[in-house]
Amino acid sequence: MARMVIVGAAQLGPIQRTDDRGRVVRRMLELLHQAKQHGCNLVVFPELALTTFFPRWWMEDQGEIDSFFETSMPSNETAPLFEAAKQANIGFYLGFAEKTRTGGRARRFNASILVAPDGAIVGRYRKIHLPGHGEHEPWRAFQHLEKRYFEVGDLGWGVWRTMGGLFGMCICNDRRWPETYRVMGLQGVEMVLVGYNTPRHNPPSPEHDRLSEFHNQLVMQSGAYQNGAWVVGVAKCGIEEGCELIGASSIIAPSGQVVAQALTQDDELVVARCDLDLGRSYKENIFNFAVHRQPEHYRLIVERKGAVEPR
Ligand code: ING
Repeated sequence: MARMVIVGAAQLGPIQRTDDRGRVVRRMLELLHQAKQHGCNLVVFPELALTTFFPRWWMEDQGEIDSFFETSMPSNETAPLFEAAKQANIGFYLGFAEKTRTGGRARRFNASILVAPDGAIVGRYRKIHLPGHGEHEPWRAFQHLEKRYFEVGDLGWGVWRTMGGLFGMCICNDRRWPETYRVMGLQGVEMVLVGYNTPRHNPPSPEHDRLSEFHNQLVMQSGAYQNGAWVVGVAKCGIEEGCELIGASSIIAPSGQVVAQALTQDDELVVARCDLDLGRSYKENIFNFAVHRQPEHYRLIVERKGAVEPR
């Protein structure tokens, strides 16, 4: 008996600085409506889905910076999304900038939540691989200041039992690191959800720009195949404040095959029927971790941060 999940990858086109959250939520509600029409059980929204990708700017005024963060989730602006999803019995992944207080101090994370069809928040994630830089680098056409505005996530990569399967989450740059998928793979993950905001241009290595979509697919297809899991990667894309973000939102099977992919760089729902049991033949044979892995030889992966070459 196949364990089918009908997934809607809800790609968002650009969000400009002046686009308020209400306007963005209305766009998301439209995608959710389309997902309902397609019988989706799960909708995946992008990273930082409620605002423009603000780490592209150097900001010093904390009030201005904090205007891009959510201090509660659901919030007044996002409550309609939670309500509509619950009414439609659809679960969803939402990426947002989280500002919270612990131990008497403010903490800021690039976060995502996994909401079950009944409206309960069943999973939380805070981005661990923060790309870019922490100081102002005016030589760049635009900044990528995630290391300035966010703390490294403190929740690890969890896997949660919901919607009849095992679901995990990560965010954007995480998808480029094999460790991300493997930590979830070692928890039996059957579907990895990942939102992203990926500028086409990366100032330190412009020669990579033309390979952006290739690299985007390469890492998600690898992560899927090497862990026998579905990967649903969803972009916020298009020209945001003059900066092009790539689209190519993709639904990728445990075989590594791209089952469905966005065609535009705008709001676009990409739908696929995903049989969670398709990963079984990979987990039980070629990637049977318990039979084939040799962790005693992997020590360097955990103990060493940067590469150290032999003399
Ligand atoms: N964005 C990018 C990503 O990893 C980046 C960082 C930009 C990588 C440009 C390569 C080129 O997809 C985020 N938000 O992590």
